[in-house]
Amino acid sequence: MTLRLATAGESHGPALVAIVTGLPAGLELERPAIDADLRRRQEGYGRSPRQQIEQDSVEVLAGLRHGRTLGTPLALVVRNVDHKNWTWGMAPWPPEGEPVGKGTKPVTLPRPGHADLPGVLKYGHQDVRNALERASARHTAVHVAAGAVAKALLATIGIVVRGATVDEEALRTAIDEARADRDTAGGVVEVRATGVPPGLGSYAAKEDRLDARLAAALMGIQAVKGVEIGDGFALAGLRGSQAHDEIRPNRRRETNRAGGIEAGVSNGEEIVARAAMKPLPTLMKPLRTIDLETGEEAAALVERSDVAAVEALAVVAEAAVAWELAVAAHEKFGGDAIGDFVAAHEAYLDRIRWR
Ligand code: EPS
Repeated sequence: MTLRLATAGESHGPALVAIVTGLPAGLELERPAIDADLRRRQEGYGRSPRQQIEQDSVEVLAGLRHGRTLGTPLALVVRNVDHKNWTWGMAPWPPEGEPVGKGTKPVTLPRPGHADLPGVLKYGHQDVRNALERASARHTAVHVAAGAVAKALLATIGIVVRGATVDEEALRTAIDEARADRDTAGGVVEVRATGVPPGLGSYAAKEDRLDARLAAALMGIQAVKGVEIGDGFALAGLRGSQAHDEIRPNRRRETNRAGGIEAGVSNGEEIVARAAMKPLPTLMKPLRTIDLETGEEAAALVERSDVAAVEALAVVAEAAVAWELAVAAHEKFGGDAIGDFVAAHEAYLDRIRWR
């Protein structure tokens, strides 16, 4: 069974939801571990006051009994505490009574760089809020919860995934400066995965390539505009004699310019992937746009937002890479019960040991 993830939820709606299918039965999950990742995602430098409102914590509605997966669909929920301020504005059914709270007036001033304009054009919305609510990076919370489940699966075969910002000090200075100018900042994060066996992914078809899958997963995160694996763009400027990782006795490599992936297949070295985040598009000194009602020039929507979410991206990117590695590992080792998955991994390591 393929490991699959589906999510739903709007930023100021009642909750975010994830359904994970295909997990082996008997996998032990720990609520504190999932909640710790949710907290890490919220703590990043430069986040909006929204993070003081939310206290993200996972609820499990199905698929788990006494801390172990049942092999049935796992349903995860992360509530939006801020929804209490939007009960009229984000009511699923036509609301009764006078408009009250937030989200009661249609948004008609699309922000350049957000989902606002392409979203209303594509779906035929009148109110930009109908596009921005789902496009919001708020829903990365439930991806982080699913990523924590993926990390638990990976841990059973010794794979550890960790994301971090690149150059933390310079990033924090850039965020402070952007905040002082009432502007926003972007940055770069790096995810490293250790313990990945050779042989995840395949060169047999482009969609099977592990690097293609990681790139899609990272590019699928809000505000990510660039991805590289290993030395990525820098490799383009090198000679072949400098760009590859020589194979030494006992399969040892002295360099890892490939970032642990050759021809779309993991090679046993550490997986290294980077993602570049653009500066966030909700600006306190707004850019020029048009009013969708009148077609006239206007200033874009100004509303509460983060100055930067790069530290949050490190956690979200970690979850995204963990999820893709879990899918690839489960594809290779299979198993309806967690013991089958672990045993298949062991048997495979035995097979390749002689080389
Ligand atoms: C976001 C805008 C802000 C962020 C939000 C993502 O939301 P709000 O307008 O409610 O302050 O805080 O991120 C989160 C709420 C979160 O938990 O990550 C956006 O437009 O993408």
